[in-house]
Amino acid sequence: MNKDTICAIATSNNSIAGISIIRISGEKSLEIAKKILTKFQSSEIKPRYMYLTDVVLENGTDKCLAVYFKAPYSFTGEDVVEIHLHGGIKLTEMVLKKCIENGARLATRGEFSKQAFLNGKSSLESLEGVIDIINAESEAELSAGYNLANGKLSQELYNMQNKLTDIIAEIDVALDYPEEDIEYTTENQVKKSLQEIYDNITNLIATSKNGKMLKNGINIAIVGKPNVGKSSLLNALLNFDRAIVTDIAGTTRDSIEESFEYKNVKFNVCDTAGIRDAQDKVEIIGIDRAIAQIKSSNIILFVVDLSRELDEEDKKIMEIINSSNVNCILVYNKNDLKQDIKPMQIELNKKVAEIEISAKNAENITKLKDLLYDFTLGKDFDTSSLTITNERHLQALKEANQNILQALNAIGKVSLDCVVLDIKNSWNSLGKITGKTITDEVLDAIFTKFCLGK
Ligand SMILES: Nc1nc2c(ncn2[C@@H]2O[C@H](COP(=O)(O)OP(=O)(O)OP(=O)(O)O)[C@@H](O)[C@H]2O)c(=O)[nH]1
Ligand SMILES: [Mg+2]
Repeated sequence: MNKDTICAIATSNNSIAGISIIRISGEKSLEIAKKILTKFQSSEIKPRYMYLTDVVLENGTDKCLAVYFKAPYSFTGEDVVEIHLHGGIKLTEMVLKKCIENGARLATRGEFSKQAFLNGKSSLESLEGVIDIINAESEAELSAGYNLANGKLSQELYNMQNKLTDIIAEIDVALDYPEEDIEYTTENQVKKSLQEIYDNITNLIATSKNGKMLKNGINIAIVGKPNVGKSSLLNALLNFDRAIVTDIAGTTRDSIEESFEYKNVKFNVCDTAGIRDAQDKVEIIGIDRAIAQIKSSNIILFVVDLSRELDEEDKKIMEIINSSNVNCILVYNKNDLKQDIKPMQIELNKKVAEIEISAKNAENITKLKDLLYDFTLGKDFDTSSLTITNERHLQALKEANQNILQALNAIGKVSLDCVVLDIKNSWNSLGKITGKTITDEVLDAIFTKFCLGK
C-alpha cells in the first residue's frame, strides 16, 4: 500500500469556476480533512455522504462540501476525501496548501490512477480509457474512450489469453503421453486454435488505422491553384467565415487549420495558399506549406474551377498530388458558373471520388462530407465499435501476433514443447495492455502522461 497520503486539485486548476474539488487519498485522508474542516469532526463520518462544512483559512472561513470514501470502496482503493470548494484559484490553492501542511504530499501526474491500478481497482487500459474520455474532442473519441474504460478491449484480451492458456494445457497433455498420433492430432488442433487467435488480433490491429484518425481527427488538405474557391470551401465545411475570401488570386498566403465534427468524428481541415509560380517571398513559403500539407493529410480535396478552362497550373498541382500517394477527391467548384468547355483531362492516381459543388452557395457540401467519411473511415464504419486508438496497445498486439506467427511456423518442425515459449510470450504481450505483465518503468512512463489530480 502507498504510505504517503497524496492530494491534488482534481478539477481544472488554472481557471475560475463554480466549484473546484480537492482530492486526498491515503491512510491519513480523513485525519487531514478533519484538521482543516470544522464541521467534519464526528468520529462516525459516514462514507459516501456529503457533509456541509466550513474550511477555516488565515483570512476567513468559507463554506464547502466534503465526502469520504472508505477504502477499498474508492477510485484509488484507499481512503479518499474530496473537498468541494468555491471555484476560485486562490482559495483552492490555499486549501491545497493546508492539506500539505497537515501531512499530505502533492500527488504526481496520474498518481491517483496509478494507485487505482496497483490496488486492483482498474486495469491499465481502462484507466487510459478514462483519460481518453477526458481528452475527447469528438463523440467518436468519447465512444472509443468508453469502450476502453468499460473493459470492452480487456474482455477480448482475457478471452484470447484464456484460449492461449488452454492451448498450453493441451500441449502439456500431449507431452505427458508422447504417442505419435496424439502429438499429431494435438499439432493440428493447436495450429487451428492459434490461427483463430492470430486472425482475431489481426482484425483488432486493422482497426487501428481508423483508431488513429478517431483520436487525432481526420486531416484534410484543400489544395488547388489561386482563386478556385478553396477558402470558400473551408468556410462552407465549417459553416462559418473562418478564412478571407476575395476575387484576388493569392488571397490566402498561409495555411489555415480548423476543425469540424461530422457524424461524431472530428475532421481537421486545412485551407492552403493557392499553388502557382509565385515571385512573392511570403507566398512562396505559403505554397511550400501547402505542399507539405498534402503529404501529411489523410485525404486531399483537389479543387478546380468549373467556370474556367483547366490549365497547366492545375496540371502541376495534379502532379504534386500524384507524387504524394494520398487519396484524393476531385472537387469541381463553382458549378453555378459552369461553362460548356471541354475539360482538360485530370489524371489522379489515387482519385477516390469526384463531385461538383458550389462553395459559395453551399451546394453539395453534405454530400462532400459523406465522401470524406466514406473514403477515410469507410462507408460502414461504426464509430461505437471496438477500435484500437492507443499506440501502446497497437505495439503490444503486433508483438503478440509476431509471437503467435513464430509458433505457427515452428509447429511440425520442432517438438511442441519448443512452441510453448512463443505462446507464453504472446500471452505476456497481451498482458502488457491490461498491465498484468508490465514493468514498473513502463508503468511510470504511462501514468506521468496523465493529468495532475487524475
Ligand atoms: N460563383 C461562385 N463563386 C465562387 C464559388 N466559390 C468561390 N467563389 C468565388 O471565387 C473567388 C475566390 O474564392 P476564394 O475562396 O478566395 O478562392 P481561393 O482558392 O481560396 O483563392 P486563393 O486564396 O487566392 O488561393 C471569390 O470571389 C469567391 O466568392 C462558387 O461556388 N461559385
Ligand atoms: Mg484562399
